[in-house]
Amino acid sequence: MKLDELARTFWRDGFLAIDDFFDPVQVGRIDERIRQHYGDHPDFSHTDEFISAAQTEVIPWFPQNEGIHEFDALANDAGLGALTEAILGPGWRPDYCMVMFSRRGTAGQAWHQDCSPDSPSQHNLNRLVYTSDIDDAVGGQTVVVPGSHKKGLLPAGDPHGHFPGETILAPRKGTLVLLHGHTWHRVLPVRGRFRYSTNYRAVPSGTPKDITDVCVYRNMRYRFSTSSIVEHRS
Ligand SMILES: O=C(O)CCC(=O)C(=O)O
Ligand SMILES: [Fe+2]
Repeated sequence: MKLDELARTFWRDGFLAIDDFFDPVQVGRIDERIRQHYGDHPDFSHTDEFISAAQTEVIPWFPQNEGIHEFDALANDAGLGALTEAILGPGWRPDYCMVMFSRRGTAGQAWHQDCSPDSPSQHNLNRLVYTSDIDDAVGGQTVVVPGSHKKGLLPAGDPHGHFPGETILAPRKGTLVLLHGHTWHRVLPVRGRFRYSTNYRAVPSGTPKDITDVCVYRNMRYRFSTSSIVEHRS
């Protein structure tokens, strides 16, 4: 598919999943680095309050902030840059690279929007790279509601409930998923071993630096910089 067709599909659906986007050898190197970082028994870094209120069990890691350069090649991938430009337009910029790790037997991630949908033009773009297969055995599939980036605020309700039309994505090693920050999305519980994704977040021109500081869940809004619930929703 051509870049403009891919961009149109993205703007219609609020997401795009492309298998075999990245070279398996290249993502294999990142995969090893991620496993090395987390080891077998990583501890949670979020507060207990966040984990129980958000019903989201992830351990984030920002490798580039630690001066680790293995993640730079994918960040600078020409194909990824061209597709990002087709979607976000000129003047877009990379935000940060974040690995999100979930252990076996954990809840995954509850429904959320990465940022508040108050203004349709103010949002982040998740550029999710999967470095190993996510399938039925592993669990941790990513669930999206197609078109929900145009539906405004994620409705209050059951953090892990179901929405009509929800679509389950099972990305493989080398898959790229582009996901609009206003799209309603969640991650299913993790059954086998562990599950992680590497997110090279980007933003359109003119987006505030802290766009992803406050995340919208079905039961609250949460501010990461202060580790605090800023609104209870019901
Ligand atoms: O790991 C995933 O598949 C989704 C992660 C996510 O929700 C995000 O990075 O905003
Ligand atoms: Fe998200």
